[in-house]
Amino acid sequence: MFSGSLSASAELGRPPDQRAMVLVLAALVFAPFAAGAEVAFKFIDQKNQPVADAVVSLLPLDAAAKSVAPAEAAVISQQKQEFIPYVTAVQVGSAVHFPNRDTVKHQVYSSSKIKKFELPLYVGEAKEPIVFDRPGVIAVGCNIHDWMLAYVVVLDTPWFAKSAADGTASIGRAPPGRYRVEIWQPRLDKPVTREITVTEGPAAPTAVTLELGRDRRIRRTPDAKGGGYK
Ligand SMILES: [Cu+2]
Repeated sequence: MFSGSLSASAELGRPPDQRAMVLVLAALVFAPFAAGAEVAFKFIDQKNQPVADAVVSLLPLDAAAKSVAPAEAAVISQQKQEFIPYVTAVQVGSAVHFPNRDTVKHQVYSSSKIKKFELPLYVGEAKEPIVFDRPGVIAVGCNIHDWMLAYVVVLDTPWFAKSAADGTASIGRAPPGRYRVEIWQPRLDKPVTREITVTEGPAAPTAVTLELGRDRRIRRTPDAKGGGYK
């Protein structure tokens, strides 16, 4: 689709040889997105249960074309004194908005070396989104509510996905070639790596078993009505 629209505009008033060169260049730049195969994963834990919130990414090992995909903005909202979603995966350079949909104020912050920031107490929209310009995993908290925790996983690749409640993560189409696979999940001691080769044609999801540790999230304190932990 890209090469079609580009070639249409490139044809305006150019001599044939230049036009051909533009078309060849367009084909070289965009070819990786036209070819390849759907890449998907299925994550289960050591107890054979599906694993949600696993972020899987592909890094090309065969000097494949660099991404030209634009970084997309993401939203991590605060609702009922929790961050939603818990885990967000974005490409390097993406802006993340932190709207507060509660009536109580939150003070959203990160003390991560990769991206230190603080959004002073607010409700509604935060003043501005936070741009994540370096790859890595950033823990985000709230200065008022200790239990509030979210992760932003910043990736230097356009090929990534987060697993759903059923453990599946669909990356979409990737060009044929060898890739280093990196898998991150809050309950893994360290990221899990694999190597895969993407070939043309349909392929079954790659099944991966993750050895998960315990969930280290702080439990919420009992509410005023004594209703116990939430
Ligand atoms: Cu808060």
